[in-house]
Amino acid sequence: MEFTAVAEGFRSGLVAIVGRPNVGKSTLLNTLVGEKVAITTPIAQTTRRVIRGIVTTPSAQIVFVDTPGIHKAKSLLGRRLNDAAQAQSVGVDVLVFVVDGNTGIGTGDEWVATNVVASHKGPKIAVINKTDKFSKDAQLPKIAQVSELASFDAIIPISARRGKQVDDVLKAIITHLPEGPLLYDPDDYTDQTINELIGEVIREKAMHGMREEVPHSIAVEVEDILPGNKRDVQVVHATILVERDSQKGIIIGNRGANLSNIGRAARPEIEDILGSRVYLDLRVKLFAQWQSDPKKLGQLGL
Ligand SMILES: Nc1nc2c(ncn2[C@@H]2O[C@H](COP(=O)(O)OP(=O)(O)OP(=O)(O)O)[C@@H](O)[C@H]2O)c(=O)[nH]1
Ligand SMILES: [Mg+2]
Repeated sequence: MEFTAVAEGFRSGLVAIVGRPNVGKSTLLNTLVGEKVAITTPIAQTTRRVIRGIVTTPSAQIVFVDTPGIHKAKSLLGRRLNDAAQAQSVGVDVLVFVVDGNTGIGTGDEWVATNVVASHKGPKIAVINKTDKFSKDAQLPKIAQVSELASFDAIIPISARRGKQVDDVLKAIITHLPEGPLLYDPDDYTDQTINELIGEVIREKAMHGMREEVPHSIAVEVEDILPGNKRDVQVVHATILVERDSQKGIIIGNRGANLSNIGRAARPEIEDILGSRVYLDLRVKLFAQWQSDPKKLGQLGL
């Protein structure tokens, strides 16, 4: 791969985004990158893989590493997610710690701050997210609270969803990056494969509206993407995997209504990713107890 020469003083580096589940790490990543790199849902523990999102400006290239939310793990999958998140926060150039200003700062945030953030030697930026949900007056006490958790170089209240103050986060990061070359092609915005991106879109739609353990029991495998019979149509074969037989019916829904809703919601986004029309062949299969089976987790790349 050949990169264009960069200007003198160009900066680059790795920036991990950490925090407890559901605070808006992946939403922040998407807003920073300006593309849907990571799926987001109102359900905790949505992110399961360490995902990179790349931002290239004339003066810097920032490689963001979105991580699974760190939580009290109840399954083998949960423990692996925590391990992955913690491993990814080591050795990065800048650490971004996200808290949810709407729910407030609690023991989960304190745990991440003490055990992951405080041990990071380099620059640390705290982000208090979801400012669209609380008043400006409420910001100052929250900033004071966060400043007690670790020694941050900056504490920035933002709304990741509305894109408010997200530029300030980017600016603060760039000032703390070391000088360095391009790490990725400037046109790249993620390290995920097309199949991974499509699988995640389907998982997001399948998780939608699911309750209790069901969303966490969903995994998606994209088997293949083939040219269709008609011009400009590609056929995507994908399978939604569930942990229990009873969950198959929940995903499929009454006369297949839920499964077709999932397909209907996913298709336009898959068409965007592939840049063509798409026929989505979506199936549901039992993959018994995959969350606690090391071999099955391995097969899913988790
Ligand atoms: N109101 C509001 N909601 C937000 C904001 N940012 C994220 N959210 C919502 O918060 C929920 C969780 O967002 P995610 O980005 O999936 O959170 P996450 O930290 O990546 O969660 P995990 O992957 O589970 O660790 C979603 O419903 C988002 O739409 C924000 O700025 N304002
Ligand atoms: Mg996430």
